[in-house]
Amino acid sequence: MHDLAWPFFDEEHRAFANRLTDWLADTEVLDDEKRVDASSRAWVRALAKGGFLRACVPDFYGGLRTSLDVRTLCLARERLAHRSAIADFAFAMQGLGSGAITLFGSAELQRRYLPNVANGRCIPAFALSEGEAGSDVAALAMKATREGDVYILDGEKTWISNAGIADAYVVFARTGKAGTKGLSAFVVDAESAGLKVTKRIETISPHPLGTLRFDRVRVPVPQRIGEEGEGFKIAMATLDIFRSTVGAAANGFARRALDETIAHVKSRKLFGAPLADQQLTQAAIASMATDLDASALLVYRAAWTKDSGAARVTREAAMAKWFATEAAGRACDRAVQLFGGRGVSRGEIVERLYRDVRALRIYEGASEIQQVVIAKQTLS
Ligand code: COS
Repeated sequence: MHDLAWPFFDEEHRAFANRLTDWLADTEVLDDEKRVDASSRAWVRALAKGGFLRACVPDFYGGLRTSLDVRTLCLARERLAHRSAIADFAFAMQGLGSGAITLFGSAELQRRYLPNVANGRCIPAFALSEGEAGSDVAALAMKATREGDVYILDGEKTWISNAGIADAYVVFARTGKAGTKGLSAFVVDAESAGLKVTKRIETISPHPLGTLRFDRVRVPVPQRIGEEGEGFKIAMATLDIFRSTVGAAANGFARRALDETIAHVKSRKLFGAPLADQQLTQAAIASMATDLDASALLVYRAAWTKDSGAARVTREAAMAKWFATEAAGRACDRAVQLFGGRGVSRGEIVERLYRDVRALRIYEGASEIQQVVIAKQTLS
């Protein structure tokens, strides 16, 4: 893992990271790719019991620090991803799913949801993407029409992590005109009449994922997050925080790939010597190690900048996510290559890592979107 002596961290970060590392060493891996719902729930319960979900909410609601601390979220994801993709996802979704409530919700919404996010009783989800609008958020079509003291939500959301196991969905819908200014955000309880999970989606690295259908779902006005028309800003500000944490998860997978590869190349003999003695192996190891350090520096730069009070870290977070997820893809690919036939065999850790890391270049803004964001900020 990355050096906790780096100046990005304080004593609380170091204590949290060491406690999580020790806890993981003593915790059985709860993953079963065929039973992802049960595995995710089990990780939420275990992480809550260990007190680690407290990193996902502010201290006033049972959390660890006064506000969402991006470095703590990153330290957690890095360590969890090193061990298990499902653990990382379960943790990340507690934060991403409730992030908009933490950042923009009324005190009433915060009181209602955040303590239960921290103690694991509420599993939240972030419902932004639609079939025709994932990267282009301004094109969202789902409608929320105000009728007296409720909004009526109609439409479909897809690629929603935790669909089917969530207790509450943060949903982005159109309350006004076309474009970025016509969107609003709502917290919708999973039990609401008219809300159904219509499809489960299976991916190469399984986790709970699916499509939601909203048929005249009635959502009371106080369940709106922020003001009408603030939905785009709320989504983007939430993603500003969580994109750095995706980079941190990528670093956790890459670090595991490097650890596994080092052990393998030192023990595997080829042409009468350890594989590690071959210069092409050394070139691969050098690339993996340098990519990993560069990724960590970008991730913790973005996290530290946000924690230091910057209103926006759009550019820093986009750089961190783009670079770290692409680098982790290269690292897992190199690991598979150095493992040879074993690398593509089911049941091998590097085969799993190769699958686990792929979606990170797509979700929460694909690499292409991050490049657009960086270019826009750089050219402005
Ligand atoms: N925080 C606060 N406000 C923000 C913001 C942020 N991070 N990002 C943008 N805004 C505000 C801007 O300030 C602007 O407000 P004004 O019009 O008042 O100036 C408004 O939102 C529109 O911003 P911008 O013009 O930059 O938006 P674009 O339409 O250019 O954004 C991209 C386009 C592609 C960057 C955006 O749609 C995006 O990030 N898409 C990817 C979304 C995603 O991650 N999808 C995956 C689903 S989640 S798994």
